[in-house]
Amino acid sequence: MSFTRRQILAGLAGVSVLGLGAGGARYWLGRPEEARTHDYELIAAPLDVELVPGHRTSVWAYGGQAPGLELRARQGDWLRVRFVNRLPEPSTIHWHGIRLPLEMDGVPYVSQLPVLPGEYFDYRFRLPDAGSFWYHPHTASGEQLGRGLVGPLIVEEREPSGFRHERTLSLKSWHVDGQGVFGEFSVPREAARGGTPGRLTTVNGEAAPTLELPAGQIVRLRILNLDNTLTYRLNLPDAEARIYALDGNPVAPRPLGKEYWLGPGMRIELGLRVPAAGVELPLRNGPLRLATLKSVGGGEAPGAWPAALPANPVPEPDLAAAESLRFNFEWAGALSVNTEQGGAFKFWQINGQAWDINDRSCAERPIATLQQGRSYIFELRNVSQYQHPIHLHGMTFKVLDSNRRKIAPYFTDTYLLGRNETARVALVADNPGVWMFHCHVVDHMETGLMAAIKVA
Ligand SMILES: [Cu+2]
Repeated sequence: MSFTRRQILAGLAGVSVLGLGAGGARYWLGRPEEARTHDYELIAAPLDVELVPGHRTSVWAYGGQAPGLELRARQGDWLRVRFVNRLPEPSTIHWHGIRLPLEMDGVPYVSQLPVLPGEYFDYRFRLPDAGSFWYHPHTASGEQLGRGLVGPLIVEEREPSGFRHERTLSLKSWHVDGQGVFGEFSVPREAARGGTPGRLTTVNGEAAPTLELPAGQIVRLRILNLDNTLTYRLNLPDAEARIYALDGNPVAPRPLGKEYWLGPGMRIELGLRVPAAGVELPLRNGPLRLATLKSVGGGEAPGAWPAALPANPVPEPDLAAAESLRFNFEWAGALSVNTEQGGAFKFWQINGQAWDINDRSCAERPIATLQQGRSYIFELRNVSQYQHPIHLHGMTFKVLDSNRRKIAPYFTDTYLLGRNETARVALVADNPGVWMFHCHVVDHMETGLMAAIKVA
């Protein structure tokens, strides 16, 4: 595959002409008359933060923050991001859940060349869908995401949604010790199981924060799991909360219920009725408190429950005419013979093929080739004892059914496939290109659980 070298060498000279300050992001080109655009200059760079009180942690930040700066745009508009790499190593940005052209997808050697230190790359694409999305590198993912290169991308509806208040909650755990020093992002014995968990859990970069919410109002909570490996068992005991969207696509509003399992890369949008002033609600992961939601103020007229959010323009698969393909996600259990020479561990495979994270040619051997415009049903079979959040780039799919749980069909970009579960999802193969199809437990992806699907 050949590339035009889009990024401009010696890009930093160009940046200084734009008069950029020390880190941060800002509008950088103004707005052309003909199109509504949202323009950011987004710098990735090392940053010292205080994750553990009294200690300094050297994270990698987008826009001077970890998790990264929240990017916002409106459905149907263009998003233009000049990504400036001031990290000590190459990187890219993948826009998780956004249906965009392949050359904007941020996969190294498939979409683009890696952006080298000191270079920049201009991402530019239209946003067809409203919802809660996120961005992260697709290079050295364990370390780069682990060090903090994850950030929310919020696409607002074209028309007001009916929510007057909203909050974004980015969930991430950190692989740090009690002094805030990073340890290993992936260790083989954990990668071969559920993934290597971070030890310090945070919301918006803070451990167990208290978030103030307006009393009596219905607040839209956008909860994003930006973690490398953890599935959060989200619950809000004693709260009145309804699910409005899953992974960037609206659902018919329904009660949150006892618990929702939010795997790595997944998002959930809740409507929460904030109680009277002074009341505190715990947001929990199983029995553990993630954050305290504190009701403050009052005086504003009580809010009413907004109607369902408008559906995104995702094509409806033709199930009667669809071709079925089966994908087995399984344990490979083969330690590479050459790991001491720098070869990758391979613990996982899809249909008997393990992805080699160090082999740039893997994407030239797609696991399936789909005919552009046709509908497909994927049967996703997890024949392992660990769960896998299965993510597809480039296209949104519809979850149809599962042998383990009752499903109200919905559109998503990531499905949390439970242990020994078989689920069926369907899509229209409408986006030409070679698209990554992988588990979003980063250590699983880096030890084999990734494949390429070609649409031509
Ligand atoms: Cu997995």
